[in-house]
Amino acid sequence: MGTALIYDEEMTKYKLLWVDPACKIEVPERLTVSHEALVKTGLADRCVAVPVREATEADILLVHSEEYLEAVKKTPYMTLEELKEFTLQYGDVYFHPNIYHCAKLAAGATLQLVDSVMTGKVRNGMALVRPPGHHSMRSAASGFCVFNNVAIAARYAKQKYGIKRVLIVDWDVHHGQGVQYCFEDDPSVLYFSWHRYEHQKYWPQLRDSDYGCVGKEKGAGFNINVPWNKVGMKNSDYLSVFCHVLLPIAYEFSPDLVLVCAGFDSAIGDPEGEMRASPDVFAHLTHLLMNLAGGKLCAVLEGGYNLTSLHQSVCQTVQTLLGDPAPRPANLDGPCTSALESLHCVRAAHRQYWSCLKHAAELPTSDFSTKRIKLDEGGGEEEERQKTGEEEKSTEEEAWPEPPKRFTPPVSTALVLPEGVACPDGCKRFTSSEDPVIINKLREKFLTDSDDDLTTLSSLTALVEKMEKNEIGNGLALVRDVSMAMMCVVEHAATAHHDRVLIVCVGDAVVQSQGTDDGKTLLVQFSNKESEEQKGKFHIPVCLKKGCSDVSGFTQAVLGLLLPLGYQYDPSLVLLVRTPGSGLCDGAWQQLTGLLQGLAQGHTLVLMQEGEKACVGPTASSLLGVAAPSLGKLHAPLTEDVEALERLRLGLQADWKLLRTTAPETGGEEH
Ligand code: X5A
Ligand code: ZN
Repeated sequence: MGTALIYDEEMTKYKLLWVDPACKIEVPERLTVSHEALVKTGLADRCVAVPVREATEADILLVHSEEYLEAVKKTPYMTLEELKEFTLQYGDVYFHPNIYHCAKLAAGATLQLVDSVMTGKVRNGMALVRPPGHHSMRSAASGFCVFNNVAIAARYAKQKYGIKRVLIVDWDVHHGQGVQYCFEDDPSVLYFSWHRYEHQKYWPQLRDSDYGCVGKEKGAGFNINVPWNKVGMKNSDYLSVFCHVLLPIAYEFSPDLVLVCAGFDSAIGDPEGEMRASPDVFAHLTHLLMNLAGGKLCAVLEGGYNLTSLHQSVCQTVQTLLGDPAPRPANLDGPCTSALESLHCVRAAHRQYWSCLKHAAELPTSDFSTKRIKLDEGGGEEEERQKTGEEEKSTEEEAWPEPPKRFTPPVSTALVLPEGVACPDGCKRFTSSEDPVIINKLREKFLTDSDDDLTTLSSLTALVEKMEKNEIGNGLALVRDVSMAMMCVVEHAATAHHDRVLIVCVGDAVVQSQGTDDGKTLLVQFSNKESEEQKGKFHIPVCLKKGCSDVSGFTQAVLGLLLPLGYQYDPSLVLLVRTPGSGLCDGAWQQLTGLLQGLAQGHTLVLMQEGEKACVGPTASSLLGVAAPSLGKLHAPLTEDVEALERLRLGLQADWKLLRTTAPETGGEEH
């Protein structure tokens, strides 16, 4: 199951023919540079090349009016003067004699991608297209967009494949108002967009882009707007919105297909967005969406105007779609105050529609408008000074380091299994040459005489070393005693240059907690044990009423607690431990295994007790990068669980800023 790449040079064959400062950034090189980077890095070769086609009139009419289509159809025959005149009725867009042809190809390329994914020809893919689509409306071009590629694709997929729910994630820095208007009253299409807003001062300057626009009638709750009221948003801001808004809602919604309006003007260096997220954040955004809809994900290019930042971001996205481990997320220092304000407002606006937000700690919903006014008017000198500062900064070319090279380890998944247990396809059975010195050390340390135990432990230590050297991606071991194996791995990891180990325990494994507050390990343990006191910054028991058997509560804990903790901790190794009787179903376990691989460059070591043989297959498949099966629409989590999680998050927020969902009451610092 591969990754489709859809591109055709023809879409570079139109450009701005007159002077228009608003449109001069939308150049053919956006596409050539992106495609060349994919070729040069060898990524294009690893993809399945799928040809473009022209969208038919019927395809276009799924979203646009006949009058509009007829009008655009005439543009190839217009003189320069007529084109200019035609352009004037719309905002920030230009026409060219060849743009109608390209717009049909852009929409058609998107539909080819949807077909490839829906028929199972590939698992996922990306379409590199021009013109972009998300601003165009039923009867209007806008913001460089002519036909709404992704909106057409959503309607097409529903019609042709009979799917029930489509999620559209719009990570472009502009609001895709065209997509919003198209699906406003439609609960079968969930539209999420974050966008530069600056209290409605930024293009397209619509009230409709604010967090209060949640959808209409039956579609209420199915439109999610996250307005950025300041420029300079960073990786932390983006990831916290994913963890605390998009992912919980997306998992509850349970889409059959994910479409991404993949604009990269939200990355650092972009002259439009003026944000500061690094290109490798798109590896994580992509990865976090890849376990939804059984992995059926179609990314479609929208904006992106800094050619360097654009091609780097495109490569990060495609490489992640191909299944390569994501780079370690660097310096996630927590969201800024302005981002937290937005996050808070969005969660409050949506809590009545989504049970994952319903029981959240009381959110004051009364005075958002006052807040807005206060921010608009009351910033005073300080706000002014900051603004000028930002403007000065933005005229300078901001430099950023090239994303670190990502590489695929020669062995993706290694398994340490007792003799009678078969090794699943695609994995490598791992045994270490038994060094008697090491065996003796282990014998003394763990006071065991069982040869089987000692062989297993020595294999585990060798495996940990090979992961550190990037010779092996991830691994799984079936062991007699998970607690012993866990201790052995943790001790050895420290000597094998692993700086930090995230230990995730599912079930009631006996966990030794001594020496866990030096920061070298972070332990998160899910169980149904009587609520214990939190044991410090680095030992976090998560107590769920029914243990891990309630999928909704468990998912909520993973998305809203474990992921932000993991991202901020930034381990070099993830140790995932599962004990028998945890009550966790295979599907949720696979989701957990899949999601955790965004951390530690994918270096996850799974430990399971011998009796859990039946789970080896599903676990190995997740470790190999196969998307976890969809969990289906999630019901409301138990009130007790939500409250417990909320309390836990509140208690941990001071130490772990990525857990915050609301701005500090007074005097928060900005960055
Ligand atoms: C697709 C896209 C941006 C339009 C900006 C107009 N459009 N000022 O990024
Ligand atoms: Zn954009």
